[in-house]
Amino acid sequence: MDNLKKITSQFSRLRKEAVQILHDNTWEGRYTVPSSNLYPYQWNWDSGFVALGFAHFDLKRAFLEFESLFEGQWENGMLPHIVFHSKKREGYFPGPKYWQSSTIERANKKVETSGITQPPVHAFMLERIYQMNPNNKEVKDFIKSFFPKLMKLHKYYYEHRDPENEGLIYIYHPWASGRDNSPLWDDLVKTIPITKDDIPPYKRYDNLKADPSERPSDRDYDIYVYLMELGKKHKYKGIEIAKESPFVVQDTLYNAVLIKSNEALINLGREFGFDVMEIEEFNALSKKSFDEKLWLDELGMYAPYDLRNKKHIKMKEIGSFVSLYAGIPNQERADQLIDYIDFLGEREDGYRIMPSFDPDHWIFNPKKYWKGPIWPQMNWLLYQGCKNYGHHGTANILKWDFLELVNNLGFHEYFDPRRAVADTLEKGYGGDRFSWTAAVVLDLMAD
Ligand code: 2M8
Repeated sequence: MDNLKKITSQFSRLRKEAVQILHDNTWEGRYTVPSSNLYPYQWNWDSGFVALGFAHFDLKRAFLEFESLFEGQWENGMLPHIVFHSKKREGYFPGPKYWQSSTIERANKKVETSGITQPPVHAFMLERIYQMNPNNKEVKDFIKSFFPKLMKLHKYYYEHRDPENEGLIYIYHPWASGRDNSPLWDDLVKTIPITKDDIPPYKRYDNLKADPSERPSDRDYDIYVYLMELGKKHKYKGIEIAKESPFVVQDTLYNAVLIKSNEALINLGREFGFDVMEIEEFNALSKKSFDEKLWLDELGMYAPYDLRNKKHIKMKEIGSFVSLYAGIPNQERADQLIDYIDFLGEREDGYRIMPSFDPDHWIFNPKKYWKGPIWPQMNWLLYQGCKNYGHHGTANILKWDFLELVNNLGFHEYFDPRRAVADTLEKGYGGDRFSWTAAVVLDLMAD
């Protein structure tokens, strides 16, 4: 009984704090920044999670989050990874002055944006909000009005990012993957031969706002800038960039998210009377190619494909597991993937599931950004995936361990996956009072 009381009071404290964070990170009453100190604009996939978080207590704000984000959508459907609504933080790098979207003809003219995109989580978030409110007229009306924007985004991928018509879209910047300095990109990044003359002078902003030991290296940043320069040179035209860029990758997480969102679009479209034939065709091809091309028996999981060097990036990394949420693997492959998650959680050296990168690899770093820590939104995606294949035990560990981390260490951007170490820490890593951490807490607690 005492335990129950304790949990109930912790839950209500967490819920209150999560709601407060989403409120505080809402700027100009319309959009949410990931973390007011570190990321002072609206970010693409963060806002998808944020909308879900808001849907638990304020549907209107949830819709506004989608709408404000899509204010940045380009004429060709591309949804930029940052929408620069606010002029508040001029010091941010790379800010609107750097990207210069206003010089691009097909870019959005109302608001400045970046020139790359991020994993399209929005359609499946909207479907989830509908599932939470199946009889709500406001939700239904919103879906009807918003559907065409989502469709335009999905068509953009197949028209501009899939030159071989394989159904697997490519990215040309590590930032687009959402997993900026993942070890997946290290080899590619290492071999890009740049000198200081190839990039303009710039000043990092992130390192002033968060502990540099938890952030990407300077060399990583130079490459990010170099690849942005390439984007600018080609006016952010995917096909042109792909011809020249050393970084052209068919990513696991990205394509799995796209497939899951395609499915959500198909379901919503059928229900609300939209034509979904084309997206059904795209999606069937994507699912098949993902399962055939990206699966590697030797890894026992999926791996991204480097189109420039025509080879897989053979590493055990968290993006592979998003395939579970997208329903891509058959039961046998899914069981194999989930066995690996269980294996990490049951080891003697005590990892919480799930580190973002293989703890047995020499590059693994439990403190450094995408090189090992646990990420809130990833745990949410994995939790859904495990449930999808009937692995409720693993799903519950993902959920409860994560809630415990936030309860003990605060609403941070990422967390140390080593149990023994996390137990001695007072806080998580990276930014604090983080929006998608709050959103994921709200959704997991409600489930
Ligand atoms: C991180 O990425 C930004 C660049 O987009 C950065 O490092 O400055 C990533 O974790 C990304 O997935 C996330 O959307 C963004 C904002 O939370 O931060």
